[in-house]
Amino acid sequence: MSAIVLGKGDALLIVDLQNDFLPGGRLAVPRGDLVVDPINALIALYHGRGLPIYASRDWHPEDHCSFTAQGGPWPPHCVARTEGAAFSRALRLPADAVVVSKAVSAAEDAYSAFNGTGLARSMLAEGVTRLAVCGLATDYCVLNTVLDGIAAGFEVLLVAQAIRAVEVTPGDGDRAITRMLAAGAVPVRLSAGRLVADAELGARL
Ligand code: VGL
Ligand code: ZN
Repeated sequence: MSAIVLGKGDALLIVDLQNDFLPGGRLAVPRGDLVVDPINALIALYHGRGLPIYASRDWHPEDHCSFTAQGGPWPPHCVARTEGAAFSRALRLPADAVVVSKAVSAAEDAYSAFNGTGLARSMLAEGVTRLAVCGLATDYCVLNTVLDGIAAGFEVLLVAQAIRAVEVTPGDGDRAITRMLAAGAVPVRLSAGRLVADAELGARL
């Protein structure tokens, strides 16, 4: 079991931990609430070491193209400035976390936190080289964020216990994890307040 030593260049990226993706929300991810505790532990770990924390949010206009009324695949969700778009109150986001809003214009959807946000550039400016990614949903925004992060040249640690899938089709979550690992994401898990490599994750799927 090899511990990951965190230091300069590391950052935490929390994907879309918003009320609409949690139980009771407009586009609830089944058991999405189970990621909150591990994400708070990740926040404590990174914040405690003075490492930067980024939190993306889906931030749509009322007439967003991804909503069914516009012919899109999803019920209305994460409408900017509504309670559904707010981060979960249970999330202990530090005051200096960097919030990244995405898919903010009606005509464009963006599953990836890197899509149209300038996130790669601001991370590079901060000296970030390695990201730990967690949040919702495994098969959409986490998947696309991880693939884009790797394509942008970042090393990506995937915290499997801190992600959950929508699973429009059963198996989508495991298939997304398989794709992320195949692209080079490194599976890790939290153990006794540290990150350790989770080499068996790929083999379990
Ligand atoms: C997401 C569906 C629609 C996500 C965002 O955050 O994974 N999924 N919009
Ligand atoms: Zn959305």
